[in-house]
Amino acid sequence: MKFLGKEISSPLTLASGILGISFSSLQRVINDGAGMVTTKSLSLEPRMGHEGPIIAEFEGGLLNSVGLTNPGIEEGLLEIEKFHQACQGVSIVSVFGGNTQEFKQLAEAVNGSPADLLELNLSCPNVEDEFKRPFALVPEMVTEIVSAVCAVSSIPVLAKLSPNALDIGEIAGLAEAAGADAITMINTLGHGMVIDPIAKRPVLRNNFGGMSGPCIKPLALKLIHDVYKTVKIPILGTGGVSTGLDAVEMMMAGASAVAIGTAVYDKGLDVFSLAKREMDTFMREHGYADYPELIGILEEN
Ligand code: RRO
Repeated sequence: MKFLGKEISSPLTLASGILGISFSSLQRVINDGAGMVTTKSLSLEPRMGHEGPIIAEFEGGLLNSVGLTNPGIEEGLLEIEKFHQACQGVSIVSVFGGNTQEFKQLAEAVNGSPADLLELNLSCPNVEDEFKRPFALVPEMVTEIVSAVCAVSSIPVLAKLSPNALDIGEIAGLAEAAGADAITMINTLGHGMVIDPIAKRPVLRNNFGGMSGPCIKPLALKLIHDVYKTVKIPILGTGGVSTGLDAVEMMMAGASAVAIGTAVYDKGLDVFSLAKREMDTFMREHGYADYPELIGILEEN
C-alpha cells in the first residue's frame, strides 16, 4: 500500500519519541514488520530535557515528562542517512521548533536529507514552561507554522495534533487549509499525575506529564473519527495501540496508517511483528484483501 505516495510494507509505524533516533533501532522496527518509523522530535540544538524520573507507570499506561530530549537536527539527520542506507523503510522526521522561524529552518535542514516525510510536532505537552501553550491549541499558530513550513518543504508535511484542543476537527481543518499533507493524531493527553503515597509526592520530578497507552485509545478512536469526517487528507493514527486488532479499529475509525508508541515500552520491539500477524489474520478471516480497505469503514449506529 501507499502512504503519501510512499510504498509501505504495512500501515504499522513507530510513533515518535519511543525509540530515540538511532538508525539500528529504527531499522529493527522495519525488519519486524513496520512500514514507517518516526524519529524522536528534533530541535535545532541538542536538548537535555527534564530531570528524572521522567516516566511513571500506572494501570492505564504511562505518564511522561521527557522534555524533548534530543541530540539536535544535525545529528538526527546523520542517523536518517544511515537508516536509508540500511533498509527500505519510510522515514518520518519529527521536528519541534520554539517558533515559526525555527520550524522553517528545521524544514530546510530536512530538505537536504534523504528523509521521506516531515512531521511537525505542534503538540508536546511537556515544554509549556519554556514555549507556552502547545501550538496545536492556538489556531492562528497552526495556520502560521504549517503555511510557513509547506512553503519551503520539499517533502510531504504531517501536522501532529493534541487531544487537548477544544475542537481538534477545527485545528485539523486549519492545518489542511494551510497545506498540510496529513494529520498525525493524537499526542499524549493531559497532564496527568501519578502519586507515591508514602513519599506524599508525585512520582515524576516534573510533577505531571502527558498520558499515553491503553487509557487513551477510546479517545484517540473518537477524535480520529471526528477528524476523518472533517478533512480529506490522510491521518496517521496513534494513541494506545498495542495489538493488531487495535490497529484495525483505528483504521476503521479513519486512520490510513497507525503508529505504536507506549506498547513498545511495555512489550518490546516484538510488538510490531505480533501486531502485523494479528492484523493479517483478521483481514484474511474477514475477507479484506488489502489494508486500505479498512480505512474509515466504521458504520455509526
Ligand atoms: O519529549 C517529550 O516530553 C514529549 C514530546 Br516532544 C511529545 O510530543 N509528547 C510527549 O508526550 N512527550
